[in-house]
Order: sequence, then C-alpha cells, then structure tokens
Amino acid sequence: MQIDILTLFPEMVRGFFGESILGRAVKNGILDIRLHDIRDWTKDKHRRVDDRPFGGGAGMLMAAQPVVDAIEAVKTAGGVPADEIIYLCPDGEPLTNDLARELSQKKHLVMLSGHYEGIDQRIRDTVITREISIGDYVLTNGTIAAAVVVDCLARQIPGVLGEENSLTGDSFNDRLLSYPQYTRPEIFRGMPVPPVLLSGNHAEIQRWRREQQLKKTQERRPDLLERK
Ligand code: 4GO
Repeated sequence: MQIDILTLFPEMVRGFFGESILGRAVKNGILDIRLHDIRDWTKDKHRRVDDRPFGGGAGMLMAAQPVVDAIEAVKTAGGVPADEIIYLCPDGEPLTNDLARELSQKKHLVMLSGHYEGIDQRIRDTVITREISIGDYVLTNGTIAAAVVVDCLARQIPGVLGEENSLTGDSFNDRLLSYPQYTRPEIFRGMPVPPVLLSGNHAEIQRWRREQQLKKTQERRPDLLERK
C-alpha cells in the first residue's frame, strides 16, 4: 500500500514511520510511506504557502496553489491512482477502527496535513475526497493526525502485526472495551493474577474475559453498549 503524506513538517513523523511495527512493515515493503514538503510546490518568490483570509479575521490560511499542485503531483505517482485524498481536520468524519479497516483495503492514499487556521475551502470542494478527524480537539497542524490514521489502518493490513501482537483482543472489537491482561510473575507486590487465568479451562477464561469486557464497557463507555 502506498501512502503519500503532504505536510509542511515531514520531519515531525519521519522517525515515527521508521520505528517498531510500522518501521518493520516499511522495511518489508508492505507499506510505502512517502513524505512530501508542500513548500516544494510553491510558486511564490518568497516560498510562502500561506495568505490572509478574505473577510478578515485572525490567522493565516494555506493557499490553494501549492496544495493543489502537490496533490496533483502525487496522486498518480507510483503507478496506482490514489483511492482517496484525505484531509485531516477537527470537522471531519470521526476516526474509528471500522473506518481504518475500510482504508486499510485501499492501494493508494494521499493525506493532506493543514497548518495555520486551515486551508482554502476550494481545495476541500474540489480535490479532497474524504475528511477525517482523530477526535474532538484541535491540533497546531494535521501531521500527527495523519500519522495516527496511518498507524491505525496499517495494523489492520494482513501481515503488519507479527506474532507479538494481534487484533483479536483489541478494544472496540465487538464494540466492547478490552479485558484486563496479566503476565509473569503470578504475584507482583502482593497482587495475584486472577486464578481463572491460571486454571487452564479455556471456556471459563473466555467467559471471564467477556464478563470483564461488559463490566468495563458499562462503567466507562455505556454509549458503546447502547449502540451495540
Ligand atoms: C486535525 C487537524 C485537529 C485534527 C487539526 C483532528 N486539528 N482532530 N489541525 O483530527 C487545520 C489547521 C487543521 C491545523 C489542523
């Protein structure tokens, strides 16, 4: 899968994509992540990419020219045309595991990270195909949000998670939060592991885990149970 990320700050996330499970997927060739500096497409003599908003108001906006030129340059690069051109913004569709799973089935994604007060609306009206939010809060720029979406979808691509990790015990699987887990030692600072987990009775263990999931979800996220 090819993912082109357009940002003013590619170095914010270059290290992120080189580490751990994502780093391994990149090395294996499962993920082809391409970071681009939007400033490379500016035609302004001072290399500016921002300008003041019509109608007044505080802050600056990213102008349409460099952003649209950047998108047009990368959306067909690499052979496969982009399936989606995604803009990360607080007013986008909320990111969920289900949305990430849908995106994980695409071949080529382009992600646009905004800065300042955002981007000229005409970019959103013409070249953006999807707007996604990683939560109800505002960030200084969308680069970290793009990295979050990539992380979340990448771990749902077959072959990305190795033996040390799996999707089955995740929170939100089955619309429930995850159950508590324990590893060695059996007693840590006087706190024992729940005996059922040492019983070897897999049916009992499954029942206990389900119970724990329901209890925790009821306590912390009753909204998930109402939707279930
Ligand atoms: C995305 C981008 C929040 C999100 C952003 C989010 N803040 N909740 N900030 O996914 C335009 C200028 C958007 C800064 C950007």
